Amino acid sequence: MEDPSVAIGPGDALVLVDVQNDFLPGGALAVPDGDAVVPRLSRLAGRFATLGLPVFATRDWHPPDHCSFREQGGPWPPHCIAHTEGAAFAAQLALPAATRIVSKATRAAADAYSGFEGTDLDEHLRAAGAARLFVGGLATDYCVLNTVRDALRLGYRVIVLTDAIRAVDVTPGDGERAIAEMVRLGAKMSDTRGGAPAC
Ligand code: VGL
Ligand code: ZN
Repeated sequence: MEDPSVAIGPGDALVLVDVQNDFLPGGALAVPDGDAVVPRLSRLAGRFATLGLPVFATRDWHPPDHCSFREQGGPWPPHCIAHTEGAAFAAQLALPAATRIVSKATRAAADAYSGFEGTDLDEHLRAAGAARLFVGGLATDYCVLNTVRDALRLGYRVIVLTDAIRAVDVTPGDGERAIAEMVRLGAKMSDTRGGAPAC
């Protein structure tokens, strides 16, 4: 990281949001260019692991009759059904051995866009001594936005990895509006190489 204020060190944790097959091109709820985040987050996860810093990976982990699915009156096609290939992390995502996996939206009756909602993510981040979170993954306008919003509300400092997020953009501009909202709420924007041009 070239910008010294985003140099990673003690108190930092990496939170990878929903880097799952169904959100990649070809998946059930494909996020345009979603696969671009994979090598960037893999590289950064390796740096966190090398430094002995914690890595968390959230996943959307729905039952087959989840309320967010169109058949149940929800907005989305069926996606990320627990234990299916679509719910698996991207094959090319290199997760350090100690990565803590956080499953969310696991019950049929409730959706959860935030990795903190109905999970033990906050508890485990605190136990790991995390004060500042680096957040990347999918999708900018849903689970990244809501995870960042909760993180800020819970008192974490947050750095959003601008080259390692991608938006669904159901309405054009949703991703840009989500970024503006995260900035407004106090998140800092950086890229996985700390201000250097994205690879
Ligand atoms: C997500 C839509 C539905 C996300 C999850 O991970 O951003 N988006 N479920
Ligand atoms: Zn979902």
